Amino acid sequence: MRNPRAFLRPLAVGAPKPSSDVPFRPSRMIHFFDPSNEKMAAKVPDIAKKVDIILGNLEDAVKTEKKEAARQGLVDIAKATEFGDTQLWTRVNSLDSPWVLDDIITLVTEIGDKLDVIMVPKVEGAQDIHYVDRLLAQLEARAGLDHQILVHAILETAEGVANVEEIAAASPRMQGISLGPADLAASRRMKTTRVGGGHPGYIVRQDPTGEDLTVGRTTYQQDLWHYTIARMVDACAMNDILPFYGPFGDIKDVVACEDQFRNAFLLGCVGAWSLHPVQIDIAKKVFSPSPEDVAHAKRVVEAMGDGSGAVMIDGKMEDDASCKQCLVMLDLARSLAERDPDLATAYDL
Ligand code: 1VU
Ligand code: MG
Repeated sequence: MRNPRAFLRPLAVGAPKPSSDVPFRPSRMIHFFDPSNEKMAAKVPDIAKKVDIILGNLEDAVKTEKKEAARQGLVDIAKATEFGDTQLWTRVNSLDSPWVLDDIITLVTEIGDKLDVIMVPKVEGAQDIHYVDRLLAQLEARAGLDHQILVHAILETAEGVANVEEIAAASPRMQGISLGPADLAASRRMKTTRVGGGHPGYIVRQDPTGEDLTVGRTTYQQDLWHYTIARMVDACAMNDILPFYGPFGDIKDVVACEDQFRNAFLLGCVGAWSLHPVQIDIAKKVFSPSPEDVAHAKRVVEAMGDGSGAVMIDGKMEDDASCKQCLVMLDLARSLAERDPDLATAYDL
């Protein structure tokens, strides 16, 4: 464990100084593409204009024989594309894989000036973040970068969940954490075969109403991910970094995707992954507060003056605590409105 005074010192001579804050940038969707897939890659310049974050994926979902092509494809796309305000991220291969060292060395050296965040899969504890932290500092120094590349961890092993608080606090380079429900389900030996979302077998059933145990008992599907998302959100919030829901694999089920994203939004996540173009607008809708909620938040904040005391609005008590929630909503709305003129009009801020 580093002493608190050393925490903000560069980990290599000549590396950029770590920042004490993660600046909040709109992050409603992390859009994944496979840089070795020519059709997808061709769409990147247009998609980059519509999304908050575009991510060149090098890990799972990229075929083994395409790993080098994906890495080089990302270098080529990043050099050729002007991303404007859109963040460019990559997901490198896992730290125990034969590709990750070349992934990190190549990407930082070739396109480090354009990369905002490196997503690290299957993070198990602070030791994984410390390894990446030092390696990035060495490479940033060698490449002469003037900004730090931040690190995002995927929470997708039982060990990672058990250590999520230390992962979130491991380095000033930590930008956020995503829930990776598919690998996590395998690691926990859950008996599911899906990529995120619910399961019809995970239910509670009403008590029996008579002798026949099979009659008149409504069942309610439960949320498999509530515990993990809530724990991840707390770990992120206590360290001022950003929590995200990860993938929703049933691309056709746009309704359940919206539900899963909204659960994550309500619990505190700032965004989710989009795996297919159809999921981009779902994330944009869900992770942008509704104009009605923003209007209500404005009314409460205005009525509360300095934020202390209690007032009645539409028959409901509002006080310091509800005012703080409204300020969270307004902060988010303002930062999204700066990026999105349609939202600026809808929010009237
Ligand atoms: O119309 P065209 O043929 O020119 O293009 C297709 C397709 O290439 C394109 N497209 C995409 N473009 C950019 N980004 C994407 N993510 C993307 N996905 C598809 O859109 C056109 C229509 O596509 P489609 O509906 O015919 O869909 P496909 O069958 O081609 O592809 C579906 C999958 C799901 C395979 C594809 O979207 C994909 O590979 N997405 C990314 C998956 C990924 O990154 N997985 C890793 C993260 S999830 C994880 O790690 C945990 C499991
Ligand atoms: Mg995974």
